Amino acid sequence: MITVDAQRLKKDLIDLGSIGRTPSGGLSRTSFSAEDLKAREWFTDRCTEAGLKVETDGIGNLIVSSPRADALTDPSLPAVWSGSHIDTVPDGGAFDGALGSIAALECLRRIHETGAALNRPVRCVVYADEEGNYASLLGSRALTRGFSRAELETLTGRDGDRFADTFTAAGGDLDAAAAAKLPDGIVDSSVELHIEQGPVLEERGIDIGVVTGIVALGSGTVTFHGRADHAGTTPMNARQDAGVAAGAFLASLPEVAARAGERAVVTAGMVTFIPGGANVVPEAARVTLDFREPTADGVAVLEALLIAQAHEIAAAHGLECTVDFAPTVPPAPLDEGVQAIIADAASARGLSHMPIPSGAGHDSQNIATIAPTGMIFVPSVGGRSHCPQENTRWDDVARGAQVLMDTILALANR
Ligand code: HGY
Ligand code: MN
Ligand code: MN
Ligand code: MN
Repeated sequence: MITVDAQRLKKDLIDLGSIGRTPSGGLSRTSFSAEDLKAREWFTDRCTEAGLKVETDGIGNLIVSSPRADALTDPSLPAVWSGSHIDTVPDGGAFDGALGSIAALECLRRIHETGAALNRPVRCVVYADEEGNYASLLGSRALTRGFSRAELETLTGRDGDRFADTFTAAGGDLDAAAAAKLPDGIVDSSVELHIEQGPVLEERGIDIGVVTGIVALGSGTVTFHGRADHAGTTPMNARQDAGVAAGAFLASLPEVAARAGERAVVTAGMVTFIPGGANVVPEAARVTLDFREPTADGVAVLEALLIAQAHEIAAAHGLECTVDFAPTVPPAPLDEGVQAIIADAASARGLSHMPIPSGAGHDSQNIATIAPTGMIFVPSVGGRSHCPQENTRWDDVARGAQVLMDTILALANR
């Protein structure tokens, strides 16, 4: 058995949580932004000061290894991967992604420090752009599904910047990014520690969530096309107001989700009016959509309903609309064997645990397409996440990290 250093873990989470602070107390570390690059540099420093080796792959994922531990095993064997992400949503919290990244680092540090000889290598991984500023789960998707160079050149961020520009300015190479897809036989198994980002574990007083599966993720934009006019001289019945059509579409989203089923969710997180002047009738209105359902069929039904609704509302307002959706990230049932190892690890530590589905998307749902994968949840205070109020109690952080440590060792010594 190896024990994690809970105090060091807490200090690292606090220190990482100081990078990218916003005036409201949240965190903004959009992928490949100056704040994200600072956080990557900080993370890399923690690894190198511990004697670990950090490699950056073509899409910007950080892959961390212990030369000492690799010398005590067969480094050519498929490795046990554990990690998460350190990019955040705008004004997000200090635990989403950071917990799983730092806890995986702590586990690898402890393997390194103790000189443990394992049956296979272990890797700590920080995935790029998990929050999908450019594409949902970008880093893990590049490893498993791959992106063509042409696809990467179409990606834009929420600030309207091109991924190609921001990524290359940060030192990235598009050809390397387009070649990041992993060959077979690299990953033996994978486990990610993450906050639940919901209320269930806290409400039921359960220490550990053994994740059973992750929802399907749909995303994209709907743009309503109208006509710019003077706000003062254009009669209301002579307008082609894209903003009014977008408003009617937004108001209809709860009903569209209900038609797709009780587990369907739809979020319009951003609306952009073009040209965006208070005294200009909007010529265009672009609505971002994030839509999810636990099954591939369910999210396909939801997508079709959203597209039909957008066209119906556009027609009712005498406008056109264009729909631009990304390929859906498939749902991921997580590996039963890894789930059992997590449950056994929790029980062995005297911790309560329960099976739980994930309504949040995670890199694990991509990694699950190439290797047996599991996820460990710890409670979120008040069920809140993607906001400055996001919080998890330190004893839950420590317990989750210890269950992660025990799970990694069990996977590495199978
Ligand atoms: O949006 C999500 O579910 C994840 O936090 N990226
Ligand atoms: Mn996350
Ligand atoms: Mn998130
Ligand atoms: Mn995730």
